[in-house]
This record gives sequence, structure tokens and C-alpha cells, in this order.
Amino acid sequence: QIQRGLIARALDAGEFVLFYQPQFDPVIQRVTGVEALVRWRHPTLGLLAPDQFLPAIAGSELELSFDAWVLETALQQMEVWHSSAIMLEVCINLSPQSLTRADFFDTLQNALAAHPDVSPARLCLEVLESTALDDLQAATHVMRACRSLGVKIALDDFGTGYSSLTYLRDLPVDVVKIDRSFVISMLEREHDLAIVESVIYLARRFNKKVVAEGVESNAHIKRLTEMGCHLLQGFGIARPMPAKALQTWYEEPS
Ligand code: G
Ligand code: G
Ligand code: MN
Ligand code: NA
Repeated sequence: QIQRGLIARALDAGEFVLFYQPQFDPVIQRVTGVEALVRWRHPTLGLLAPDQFLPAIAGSELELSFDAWVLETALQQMEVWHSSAIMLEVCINLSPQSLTRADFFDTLQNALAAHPDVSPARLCLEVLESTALDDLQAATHVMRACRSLGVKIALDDFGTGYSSLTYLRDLPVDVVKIDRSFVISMLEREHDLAIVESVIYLARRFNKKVVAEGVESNAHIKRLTEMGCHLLQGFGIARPMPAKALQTWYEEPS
């Protein structure tokens, strides 16, 4: 079990990196954005996935520093891409904690001010629908404040929580991300297809963008496109990859 102190040290040592997974718009047939997914380049253990280390800092002050690092790193990357005319939207994952703490707004405002060339509208903050938001009022307040800066908010893992429909109705979000557990199996299981179809319908009815995760095959792409899903993300488009590889892939998809 990895300890918190090791993560603090690794953050200082610059051992964390963001990978980026494309999001494909099937109407214009283009990748319009990416989700940033953190990895730990551990000096002896190799590349570690977030579920191997993020649980160790859940709920701690360090988690807030981690979120701030993710935000800053993503903005730096957007600046680099934008200077090469790669105008991708970037979605980052935030801990539930950040979205209920008023000081995240200051962190965001300062980070955006430090990167004036990045349009806030190209930044999207993903918040977990499942673990989310014990304090709905606080979360709503922070989300509204963040949106007032022009950034977007996405409800991640939609459909897996206890209050999906209430969140969809009440939270100020721009994007709904259908959890991959429904998408992966939707071509084999009629009930999963029904859920995916219904979430797409509901999201569109609420004037929100809807993103499918876990898009693993061409059959998924075809079916989700027919159902009116706005954006597709998954191994069937591309795996998460380092920034350089993403840029190469974006310029010449294989
Ligand atoms: O990249 P991977 O599929 O292994 O991600 C696993 C989980 O870790 C995902 O559910 C994702 O939401 C979460 N995650 C990935 N990157 C980050 C991050 O930078 N911050 C937070 N808080 N969660 C992340
Ligand atoms: O934020 P979230 O927990 O949804 O993070 C997405 C996670 O899902 C990442 O860890 C990513 O590696 C993983 N993932 C992305 N695309 C696919 C896919 O098509 N199939 C599966 N099984 N996992 C995926
Ligand atoms: Mn996510
Ligand atoms: Na998700």
C-alpha cells in the first residue's frame, strides 16, 4: 500500500504525468477534445495507474494539491498545443473534495490568469457522479462560480450513483459522461442498450452534451452515432497516451 508521504515526494519530484485520451465527434468525424488521465512514472515500479495511488490521498489536503497540479499541467499543455494550432478541449478529473471547497475557485481563477492564452471554454472539469457530492449546495455553489469563469463542468461516470436524475436536474453541468460499464456491454445486453439510449435522450433533452466512455469497437461507434451521442471516447478511438504521442496521433491518426 502506497503511503501519502511517498505521493507528496513524487509530486515534488515531478514523477506524475498526464496521459490524454481522445474524444471523437462522429458528426464532423474529428477529435475535438481529450480527457487527461494521470499516471505515476515510478522510478522502480514503472507506470502506475490512478487506482494504485489516488485512494491513498482521498480526502486529504494533499488531494487538493494534486488537483491543483493536474489543473496547472493541463493548462500548460493546452498552451503548448494551442501554439501549434491544436485547439483541443481538455477535460480534467477533480476529486469530489475540490468541488465542494470554495478555495478551489481561487485556485482555478489564478491558474487561468496565469495562462491568458488558453480560452477557459476549452477547459472542462469532470466531477464524479458516483462518489460525488455529499454537500450538494456547496458543490452547486462552486460549480456555478467555476462556470462563471467560462469553464465547463461534466458529470463523470453518469448512471452509477445513487442520485443520477436529481444531479442531472439540479446541478449546473454542461456535459454528461455515460459510464463505460453501460457502454461496453450495450451491444450484448438489451438493458444496457436501453440505459445508454435513455441517457442520451435525457441529456439532449436537458441541452447537455453527452459523451460515451468505453467505446471499444466500430460497432459501438456506429450505434452510438445513430443514437445521437455527441462525443465518443474509448479504446475503439484510441487509448490514453502521452502528450507527444497524442499530438502525433492527432496530426496523423493511424
Ligand atoms: O486512467 P484510468 O482509466 O486508469 O483511470 C482510472 C480512474 O482514475 C478514472 O475513473 C479517473 O476518473 C480517475 N483519474 C484519472 N486521472 C485522474 C486525475 O488526474 N485526478 C483524479 N482525481 N482522478 C483521476
Ligand atoms: O474518469 P474515468 O474513470 O472514466 O476514466 C476513464 C478510464 O477508463 C481510464 O482509466 C481509461 O484508461 C479507461 N478506459 C478508457 N477507454 C476505455 C475503454 O474503451 N474500455 C475500457 N475497459 N476502459 C477504458
Ligand atoms: Mn473521467
Ligand atoms: Na468515467
